[in-house]
Amino acid sequence: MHIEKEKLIEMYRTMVRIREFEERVSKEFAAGNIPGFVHIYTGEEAVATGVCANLRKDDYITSTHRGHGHLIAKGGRTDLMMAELYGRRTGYCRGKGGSMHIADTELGILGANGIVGGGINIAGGAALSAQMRGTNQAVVCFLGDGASNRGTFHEGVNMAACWNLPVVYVIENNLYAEKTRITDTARVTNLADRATAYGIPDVTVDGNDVTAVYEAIHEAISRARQGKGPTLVECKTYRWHGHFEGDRQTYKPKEEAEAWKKKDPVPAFRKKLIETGVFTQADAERIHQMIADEIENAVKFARESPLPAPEETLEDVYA
Ligand SMILES: Cc1ncc(C[n+]2csc(CCOP(=O)(O)OP(=O)(O)O)c2C)c(N)n1
Ligand SMILES: [Mg+2]
Repeated sequence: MHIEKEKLIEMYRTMVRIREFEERVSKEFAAGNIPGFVHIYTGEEAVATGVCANLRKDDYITSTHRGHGHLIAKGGRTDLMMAELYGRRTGYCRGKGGSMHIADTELGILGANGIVGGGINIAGGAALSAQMRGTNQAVVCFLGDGASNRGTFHEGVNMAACWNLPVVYVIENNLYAEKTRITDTARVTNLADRATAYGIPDVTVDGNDVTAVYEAIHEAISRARQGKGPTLVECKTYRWHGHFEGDRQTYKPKEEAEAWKKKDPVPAFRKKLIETGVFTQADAERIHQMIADEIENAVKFARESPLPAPEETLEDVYA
């Protein structure tokens, strides 16, 4: 499949933006600057990027507790995200939501979600609304391997299949749900095989290969827009950090983590773009510098922003 040069470069920029944002959040969290909980997406950048590069601004996504990559890939602003993580009034939720509640309805981001599998039926609802309004919008529902074991998955995917809803389910199979390996909680090798039970197509793809993800989703999104119903896509990838920051990861075999680090999606894509003449090493370095500056400014913006005032506590709590 041919992908325009500009699109490829935009995808690279997005992957670098996610990586830099996440590694900086990890550092800021370790330094005690970020309250609450954060779940880092490093290692999985090719999934969010390859998926969202297919979406229009008015398409919807539902995200997870590990949502920063999805939000950035759908166009979320890193300064507003960083301010939210810092608990500042200038953040996406005016500093009262934190990592797991960031949303931007203008960009079709229907929210990160602290409930595992919580996005599945929100995605179905958004897809039903798009279908009833005849807008040709598509919905992507990101979920983890662990979430695919929840009852909401069965109910939500089955209903979307029966109603031909324009939704694409993207399982990010990073091998673990907290500290539990997926092989201990599922007997199928490919989680996407579960699609058979709902009578919808399935695709299993290398989640560290951004163009492979892009192509798989391209097909699934066009099916959704044509009224042909949902697709279940499984992206096989790996979570580099702990489940949450501070998790010592004693349950992961060292060789496993090392093998996956060799499959780092960011340098692999850079190498491919240089070898195929899409950009040069110098272009790649310029992108890294631009993103490094952006993230530095995001941290500065967050630090210089005020905390919400106590009297704002009950504002925006109910819609
Ligand atoms: C309904 C529900 N059950 C349990 C939890 C606790 N919990 C938070 S994340 C998580 C694991 C999720 O694993 P997975 O879906 O594979 O996503 P990943 O963290 O690997 O991205 C669990 C069990 C929760 N937040 N919500
Ligand atoms: Mg997982």
